Amino acid sequence: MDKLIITAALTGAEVSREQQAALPITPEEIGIAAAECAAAGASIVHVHARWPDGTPTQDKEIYRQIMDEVSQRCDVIVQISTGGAVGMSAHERLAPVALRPEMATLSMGSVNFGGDVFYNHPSDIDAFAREMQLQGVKPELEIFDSGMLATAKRWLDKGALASPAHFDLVMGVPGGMVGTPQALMYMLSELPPDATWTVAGIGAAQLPLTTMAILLGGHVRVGFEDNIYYRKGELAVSNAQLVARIVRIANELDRPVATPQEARQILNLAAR
Ligand code: KMH
Ligand code: ZN
Repeated sequence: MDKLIITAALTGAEVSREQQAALPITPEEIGIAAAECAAAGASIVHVHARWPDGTPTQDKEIYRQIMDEVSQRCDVIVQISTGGAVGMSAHERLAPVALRPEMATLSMGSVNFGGDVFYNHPSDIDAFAREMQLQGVKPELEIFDSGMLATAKRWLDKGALASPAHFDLVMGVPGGMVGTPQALMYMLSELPPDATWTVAGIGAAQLPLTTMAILLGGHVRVGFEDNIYYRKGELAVSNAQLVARIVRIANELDRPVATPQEARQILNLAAR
C-alpha cells in the first residue's frame, strides 16, 4: 500500500465567512492555511480563488498570488480548481492552468449541484484535458457520480487522458453520488486497475469515507470546501485541525503519511 496522500481543500467556491469564520479567502490567508496544513501532514492543497469580498473567481493573477504565497511558506503540491463556481464559463475556469501548477482538477461530467447545475460539456472535458497535457499539469479527475467514472474510462481508452489516472471520488453532493460506504465500494470496483484515488466526502460523510480510504489503500481529502464541522454541531477551528485528525487516524491504523515529495512519486508528477 502506498503512503497516504492527504489533500486539504482549503476554501472552495461555495462556503462563506458567515458559515465558517476561519475560511481562508485572500491569497495570504490561503498561503497561511496551506502552510498550517502542510505542517500537519497534508501533501496537496486544493485551492479556489476569491475576490477580496469573498466572491469566487478564476482570475489568473489571483491564482498566481496564491501560488506565490503558498510556495514562500512551504513545500506542498498546489492543485488549482478548474471547477471554479457553478455558472462560470469553461474558458474562464481554464485560465489559471496557464500558470502550470503541479496539478489541477478536471470534472468528468455534469451534475445537479444543490439548487444549480455544474455543467461540463464533453467538448469542455476535451479542451481541459488537452490544455493540461500541453502545460504538463497532472489532472485529478473529479467524479461526482458513477456515469462520470465511465466517461473517464472512455477518455482514457481513446487516449484523451493519460494513464495511470488519479481520481477524486466526490461523494455526498446533493444531486450527485451518495456518500455511503456501499457507494464507495461500488465506485472502487469500477476504477481502472492502475488508477490512484482519493475520496472527498461532503459534510458528515467526510470522516467515515476518509477513514475507509485509509484502510482500503486510497488517499483522502479533508477541509472546509467539503466540510466545515469537526463533529455534529461543532464547527472546526481550522483546515489544519481536520488534517491533524486524519493524520491521527492514519497513525492509529498504521498507514504512514506521504510527504509532498513522496506524493509526487506516487502520482507520477512531472519534475519542475
Ligand atoms: N465548486 C464546484 C462547482 C473543482 O474544484 O474542480 C466545483 C468544484 C470542483 O469545486
Ligand atoms: Zn474544488
